[in-house]
Amino acid sequence: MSDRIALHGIAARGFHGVLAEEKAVGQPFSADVVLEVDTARAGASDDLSHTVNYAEVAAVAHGILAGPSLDLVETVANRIAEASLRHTVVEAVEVTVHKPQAPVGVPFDDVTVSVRRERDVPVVVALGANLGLPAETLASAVREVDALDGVTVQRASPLVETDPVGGPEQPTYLNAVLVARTRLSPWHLLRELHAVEARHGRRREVRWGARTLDLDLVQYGDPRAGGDVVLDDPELTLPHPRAHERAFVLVPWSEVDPAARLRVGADVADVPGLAARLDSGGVRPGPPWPAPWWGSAPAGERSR
Ligand code: PH2
Ligand code: MG
Ligand code: MG
Repeated sequence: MSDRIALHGIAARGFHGVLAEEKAVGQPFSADVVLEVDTARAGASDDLSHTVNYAEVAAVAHGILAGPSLDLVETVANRIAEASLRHTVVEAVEVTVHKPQAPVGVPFDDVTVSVRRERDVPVVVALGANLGLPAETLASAVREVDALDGVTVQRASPLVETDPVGGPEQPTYLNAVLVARTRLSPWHLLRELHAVEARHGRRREVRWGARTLDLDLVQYGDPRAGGDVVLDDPELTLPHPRAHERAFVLVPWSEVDPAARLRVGADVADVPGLAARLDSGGVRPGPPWPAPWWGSAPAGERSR
């Protein structure tokens, strides 16, 4: 269960309703908005920009209640929910719209419509390992990512064996890329990925040094559909700043999603094209995924 920020009884005179009388004269409406937000980051930093400003959400909800006439309370509730989800930290929202003086024809207290909407965003995660038993580690990492509350793995690429790029002398890597869908905010997802790394004994010591498990959030959202999140903050850069120049990411990503696109500066490039431009000499087919594998159903056939 995530943290919640709740606004109750946001009130306005509105003109929503099917009847001409309702559209002309108006009546009282109110809304309750319960936001599911991961507040850990803001709670630690005390920084408003790390959470959602509830005054902004209230103002937008008020604007919809008081704004252009809609026929249905359902539409009012849905618009408030969709607007609330535009804040990237909001993972889900429940909106209840009250219309206590609706022309119901019998004595009554209130009529409400409640809707719940969840964020549901495609994400790309790159996996790498070059210590311990890399194939087994990567296989269990895929299962653990899929098991996270709010994350569903849709497909994983084949394993590739790759020469180390950068860092000190170190063993050959196994790499792979997975595509998933998530309800989690980018920072929340990153924290969960770090927790999976930590469970596999990952220590953050040498930059670009050998590791039992590395999980990199490459892209959050999709430039093909509704857009990806672009972030440049100290904790998280999106898209991953080096993904576009790393064959060990682009080659397996192309295999798992041949139509993938990646934002590179001001452009959006196609991922197989980026891969083709690089020297892929250091990327070779890897071993098969070790059993027990997490599942082989193709994209779209697995749902949360
Ligand atoms: N990861 C690094 C540094 N270098 N080289 C390969 N081949 N594969 C990796 O996953 C990798 C790397 C830092 O994350
Ligand atoms: Mg990495
Ligand atoms: Mg990493």
